Parts: sequence; C-alpha cells; structure tokens
Amino acid sequence: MTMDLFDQSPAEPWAEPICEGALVLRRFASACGSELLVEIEQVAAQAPFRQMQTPGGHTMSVAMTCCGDWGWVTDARGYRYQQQDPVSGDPWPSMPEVFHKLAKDAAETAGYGGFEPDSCLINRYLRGAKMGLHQDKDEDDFGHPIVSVSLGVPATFQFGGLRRGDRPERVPLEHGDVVVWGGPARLRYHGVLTLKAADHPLTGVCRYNLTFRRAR
Ligand code: MD3
Ligand code: FE
Repeated sequence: MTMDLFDQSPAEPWAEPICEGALVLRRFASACGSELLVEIEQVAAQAPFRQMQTPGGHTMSVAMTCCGDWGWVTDARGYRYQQQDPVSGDPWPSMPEVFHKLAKDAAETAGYGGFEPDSCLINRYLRGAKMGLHQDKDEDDFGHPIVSVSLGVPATFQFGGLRRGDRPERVPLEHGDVVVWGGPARLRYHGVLTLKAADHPLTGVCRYNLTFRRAR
C-alpha cells in the first residue's frame, strides 16, 4: 500500500451503526485515499465526468463517471445499467484492484462476506451540488449490499425510511468514511445535502463518492 503525507492514519478505523443493516466504518479508506484519487483520475481520463440528464429533463448537479462491467446511466429514456459509456460508446474502464479490494473488505467487515461488486459509480460534488432523496433500485438483486466511500470535502448524508415521506436522519460523512448498506436498510431513501464550499488537502474543492454495487 502506498502512503503519503496527505493520507491520515489513525490507529484504527471505528464502526458506528446507523440502523439495522447499515454501518459507517469511520476512516476505513483514509490510509489509501491518495491511491484512490490516482485511480479516479485514471478512470476519468478514459471516461470523463459528465452531468447526466434525469428522465424528467433536469441536469444533475453531481458529475458522474463509472468503472467496472456495468455503469449506471440516466437520460431521457430512464435510469439503467449498461456496459458502454454512452459518451464514447466504449466499455467502461475496468474496476481498479484497489477499489475492488476496498469494497470487498468493507463489506466483509460489516458482516456481508462474499460481496463481488460489478459496478462502481464515481460521483463528483462541487460546491452547490446535491442529491435528492431516492432509492437505489436499478439493481437485479437487493440481497447484495452497497458500499459507499466518501473522499475529500465533507458532506451531510440524509438517511430516510422505506417511504419517501419518512423524515430523514442526518449523518456527517468525512474523508475516508465508508458506509455499508444491506439487508433491511437496502431500500431506504437517502440523499446528500448541498455541498458547502471547503478545501481538502487531497481533493481540493471536490467531494468524491464511490458507490459499489452488484448490478446483475
Ligand atoms: C442507503 N450516492 O449514487 S451512496 C447514489 O454520496 C448515492 O454520492 C451517495 O446515493 C453519494 O445513488 C452515496 C449511499 C447509499 C447507497 C445506497 C443506499 C445509501 C443507501 C441504499 C440504501 C440506503
Ligand atoms: Fe443512492
């Protein structure tokens, strides 16, 4: 594992339960943050970040790219996973080994052994970007967990219930925090509040989120 001055290394990450099925592994990814950043840049060199259109015709404030066998896309035709980048027509870049290992290790630590993600969505938030409350339900089998890795500028995550109207809890997420969602938490509504202006030594003005899923 490569380390550099920007990689903070506390003695041990620590786990905080959010609800049944969901756990935050605080700072779980902080020791490999700079390696992850290098890989994000490599993926984005092949499949650049883009702000996609929702089926309703709105431009998302979050810029996205993908790696792995299946990439999540949205356009006028709807939300779906596909094997080609719609911008280039090429297959998505392969999932970097350090991504795959991190997601698998985090899932195992949270009690979900055998997680094999085939999709990684990379979200990039700049000041003012947000993600409204939604469910992740474009995957074939909700029996698989989802692993999400936060990097850079901190954000406030919203974690709701199984109905859109359930009042969400707020969970602050910082650089290196990894959240694993599965079992009874898998279909809960969630979102991200508007990103505030801030600077992070590793990512500058950006927050990145890596979302690992088993799409098929
Ligand atoms: C809670 N991204 O891309 S994943 C997304 O910070 C998305 O960019 C968030 O939500 C972000 O769809 C982080 C967090 C997440 C994913 C799946 C969940 C939370 C979840 C499933 C159930 C409950
Ligand atoms: Fe989501």
